[in-house]
Amino acid sequence: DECQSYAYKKLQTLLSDSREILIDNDQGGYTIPAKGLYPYQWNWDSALVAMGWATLDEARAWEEMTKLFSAQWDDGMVSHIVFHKPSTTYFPGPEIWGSVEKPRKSTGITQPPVAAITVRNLFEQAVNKELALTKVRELFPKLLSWHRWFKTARDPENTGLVATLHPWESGMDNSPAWDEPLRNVPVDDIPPYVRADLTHVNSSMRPSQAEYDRFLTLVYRFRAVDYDCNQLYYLSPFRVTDLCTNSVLYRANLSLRWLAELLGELDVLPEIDGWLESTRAAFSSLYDPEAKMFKSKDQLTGKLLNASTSAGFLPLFARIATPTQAQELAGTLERWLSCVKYGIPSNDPESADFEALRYWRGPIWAIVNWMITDGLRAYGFDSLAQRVESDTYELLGSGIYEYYDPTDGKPAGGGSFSWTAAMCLAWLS
Ligand code: 2M8
Repeated sequence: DECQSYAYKKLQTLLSDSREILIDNDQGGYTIPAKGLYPYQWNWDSALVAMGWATLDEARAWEEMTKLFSAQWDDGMVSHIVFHKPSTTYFPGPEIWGSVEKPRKSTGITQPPVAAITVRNLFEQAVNKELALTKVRELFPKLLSWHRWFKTARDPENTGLVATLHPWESGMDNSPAWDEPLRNVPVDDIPPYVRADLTHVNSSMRPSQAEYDRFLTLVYRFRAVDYDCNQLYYLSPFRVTDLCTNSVLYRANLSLRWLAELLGELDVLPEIDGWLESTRAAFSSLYDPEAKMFKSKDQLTGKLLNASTSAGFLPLFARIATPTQAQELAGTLERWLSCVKYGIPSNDPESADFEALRYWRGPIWAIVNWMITDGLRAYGFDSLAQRVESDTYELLGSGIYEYYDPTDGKPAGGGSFSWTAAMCLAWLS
């Protein structure tokens, strides 16, 4: 009994801490990922955070999405960051994406398109179905135009898989998967700059200077053509098939199809079905049967990228892995988990470039754990899902942080972190 009431109290504390974080990071209709470190609205953060908001305030959850899409570009793109209000604590800000004279309201690149998944999820969970239906009607055409943008701007050759043109677009900025393609990105003679991230967290936890020089080079090259989506695909010296983006987009297209049926928008079904079909046909080309793992690909060299990262498990979240692939992925995941105290590390713990604390090269991210767990359950790997869920629960118990060290569970990166709090509310409760 004492044990039970202790567990109950622990959960209540976690939930109330998580609610407080969302409320505290609320800027009026949108939520910043973390104070100081990330002071604007981030795309996939917001989509995940909305699921957390839904547990305490449905109207507020919908508002998060409305606010994100308020900055949608005419060509359909939804930016990776929206600069609603000025801030001096982040670099690069609006005056780098635009200019000092004409700062941009949002960035010229995107992020993994979680939004349609969120909109379906919010509708299904909604108590207020009337509001939910109004919101779905408002958001559906915007989602559709974003997904069409992915198809035309990022898969102009109709391969079934979309291109990612900047490591920031992948959401896993310094993933070891990008080491090879980044080596082929020259560093231009860019204006000198001062990183703001290093004033918030230790440099040993962040991407390297060499990576930042290339991140900025890409931004300046894209800016030079005013982010014209018809040119970027052809001129970017970084062009990869990212497993995270493609898995999330496939799952998001399933959600979009579901929403189209809900609204009776039957005319668009053949178009969405076409996307789903061509992606299904192409996806197995990303599977490495020897490593028993999905791999991202360098589109400019045509080579599968060697790194095994947690993104390799996301085809489970997408429901696009075949049953045999899923079985083998589960085996790979078991091997990973046997090497670390807590799962799921963002990088293969047995690989030479594994770094327990450096951002997307080793640490655990609660949002990735959620996506992979959702996939594991869909394929019937319940006990593995259970293990990841209880690991995540234990980790969050030591603080709601940006990420965690898989070797000892220590929280790291930014504190009072919104999407981690949202996962606590929407998933672990
Ligand atoms: C991280 O990325 C930003 C750039 O977008 C950064 O490091 O400055 C990534 O973890 C990304 O996935 C995330 O959306 C963002 C905010 O949490 O931070």
